[in-house]
Amino acid sequence: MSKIALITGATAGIGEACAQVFAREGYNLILTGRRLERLEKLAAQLNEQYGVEIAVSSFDVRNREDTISNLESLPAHWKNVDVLVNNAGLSQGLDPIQKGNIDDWETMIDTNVKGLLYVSRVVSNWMIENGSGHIINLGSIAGKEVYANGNVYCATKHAVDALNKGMRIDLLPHRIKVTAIHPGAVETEFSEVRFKGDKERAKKVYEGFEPLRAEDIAETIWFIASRPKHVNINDLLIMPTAQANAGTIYRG
Ligand code: NDP
Ligand code: 8X3
Repeated sequence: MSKIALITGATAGIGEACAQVFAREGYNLILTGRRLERLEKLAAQLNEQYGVEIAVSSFDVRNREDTISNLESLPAHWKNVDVLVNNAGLSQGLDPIQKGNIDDWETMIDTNVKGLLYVSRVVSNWMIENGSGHIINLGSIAGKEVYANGNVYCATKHAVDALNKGMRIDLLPHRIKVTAIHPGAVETEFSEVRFKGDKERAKKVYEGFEPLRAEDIAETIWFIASRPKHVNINDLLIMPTAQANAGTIYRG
């Protein structure tokens, strides 16, 4: 029987690339995100190209009731989830704390921390019932270090780092693997979202060096997910070769 991966935030960037890689490897997929049209288009392409089954479920992870009810209303056979990629997330703004937009703060905390928790609460129980599973959390270099004006985004990713460690302890008796992957700069829609559609400003983030691509992260997540049963990668930090740490990128 084919394995199942549930990927949140599959409408773009790293989540979409994960969908491509897991479909290539024969997984049936549950794909989530707010933009239903994108999910449906991706599902049709993956089904045609790889012959895998895809369920799409469109909801905003900030909405607790919608998140839980959309997941719980999936047909029973879709609840045999082998891999959960907790990927949905975003940054909004890049301002010093005293000038931060409070709505942006709420959006980041509600999405990156609370949304990830709502999904994990539901899916970890399915995994417990199934007696196995693997939760892969998208952290960030911003969850290991703090950079200028990154304040609240960095705090949410530090929270993911802590939750990743906590989940691993709690789920250990149930034989559920828990991993965090922490990328440096990956060129996706991330900066466009952070700068609220300002494409020029977003492009500048990746100028003068070769950033990671979404596919680099997806292939690494596949490596993590495909280790033997007795091996778990707890934590993985992955950077563009031109990036030493959160604040140091060599643009030459
Ligand atoms: P993208 O903006 O390209 O993709 C983000 C995905 O998250 C989209 O599919 C989006 O779907 C989904 N998403 C955002 N908000 C919500 C929401 N409220 N409800 C449901 N889904 C949501 O960014 P990336 O692919 O780069 O980001 C993916 C993850 O990787 C994030 O957690 C990010 O923090 C992390 N990361 C990114 C790095 C980078 O440099 N790009 C580096 C380190 C970590 P939709 O809008 O359709 O809802
Ligand atoms: C995204 C990468 O460096 O902008 O998490 O925080 S960074």
